[in-house]
Amino acid sequence: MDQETFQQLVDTVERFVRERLRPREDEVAVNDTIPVEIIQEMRELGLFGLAVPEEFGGLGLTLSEEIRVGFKLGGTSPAFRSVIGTNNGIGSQGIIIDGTPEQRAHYLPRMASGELIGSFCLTEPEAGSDAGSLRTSARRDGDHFVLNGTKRFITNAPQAGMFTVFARTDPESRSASGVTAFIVDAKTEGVSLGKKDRKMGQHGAHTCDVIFDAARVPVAAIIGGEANLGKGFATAMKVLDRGRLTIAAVCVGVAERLIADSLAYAMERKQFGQPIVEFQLVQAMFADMRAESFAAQCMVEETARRFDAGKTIATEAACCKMFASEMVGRVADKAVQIHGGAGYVADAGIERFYRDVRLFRIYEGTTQIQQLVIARNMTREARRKTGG
Ligand code: COS
Repeated sequence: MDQETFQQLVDTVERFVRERLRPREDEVAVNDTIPVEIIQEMRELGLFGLAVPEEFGGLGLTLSEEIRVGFKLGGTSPAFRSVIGTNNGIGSQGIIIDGTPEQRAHYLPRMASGELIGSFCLTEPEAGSDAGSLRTSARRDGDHFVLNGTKRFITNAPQAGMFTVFARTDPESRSASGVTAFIVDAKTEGVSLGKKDRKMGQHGAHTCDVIFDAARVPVAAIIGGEANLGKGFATAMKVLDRGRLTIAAVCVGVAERLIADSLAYAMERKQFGQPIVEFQLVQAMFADMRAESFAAQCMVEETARRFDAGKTIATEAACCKMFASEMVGRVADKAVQIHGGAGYVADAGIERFYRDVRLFRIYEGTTQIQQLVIARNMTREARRKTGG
């Protein structure tokens, strides 16, 4: 996409967020539903296919471009971004990265248009951070596999038309090896949904259990075909590397929104005869917020640049996810503090963001998992260099 067209897209998204999404934040949180006309407008803007290659009907953005859109989408309730989040990220990337040409041609155009919602089924009741210990089984039966197991906290599952499901095809293995990624149509017999989870925040974005009870899928449903039997865990990790960066971008966007709202409030709100922004203790909070958000933005931009240059970003994406999600938590906390009582009651929406951003430190890998990934990769790199 040429720079002028891309800038138009960024401006359009910024305007859409300001004029269409922000006015409806409270309504979405109260009703726990994104209005259908908003979803339709997202379709028309091409937002479901930001990361889908152009040949399959998407906008084909580079990661550097996609994160810039993510900064803008972070300017409103994260629930809005969640609607398009899985189709651009964990719901489609398995197919984009490792799918066969037939799988790409079959699924991606409908995902790019928003007609088909994709969802990512990795987490289970007993397997969260230790994703490699998952128990959902896929037993071979002729030219089919039979899936049994339960997946938990699956984002967009209530709306999904297809699932990327990680299941154990090697019953002897207990770890990441022997896990295979399947594409499973939501209408497959034996696939059912649990009731919607009641969550702390991000109302309007939905998660639930997905249950597989002798669900039969053809061998052709393995992502990447039979050659990828037992290689699904690596697909999950590649998808998550990218996903973690896009979440970090949204964290920056939300932080910027909270900084702007807090600044506007602090310039208006008078105490001791002057706007509270004139007080140095309040200024210190603003300086910390600005510096931290700026640092996260720079990290995200640099990591996206490295990805677009063909480099692996597992360590950097984990650094970005860890820093940006923790950063926006601190920013949200300061935003409540600056707003005082107005930050604690629901009217200003600040307490809603405070609850919404809590999820960023948990999903697509907790902060502790990011730390583990970073430290592990550092150790491996050092061993590789020293031959140890
Ligand atoms: N890119 C490509 N391949 C990767 C990879 C990456 N970033 N990270 C790991 N792999 C591959 C490894 O190379 C290894 O393959 P081989 O056995 O062929 O060498 C395989 O995946 C297993 O890797 P590893 O041994 O590191 O797996 P572990 O079971 O020790 O788990 C962690 C690694 C903890 C990092 C992983 O389980 C994880 O990310 N957990 C969090 C899961 C998560 O984010 N859940 C959120 C739910 S999704 S919303």
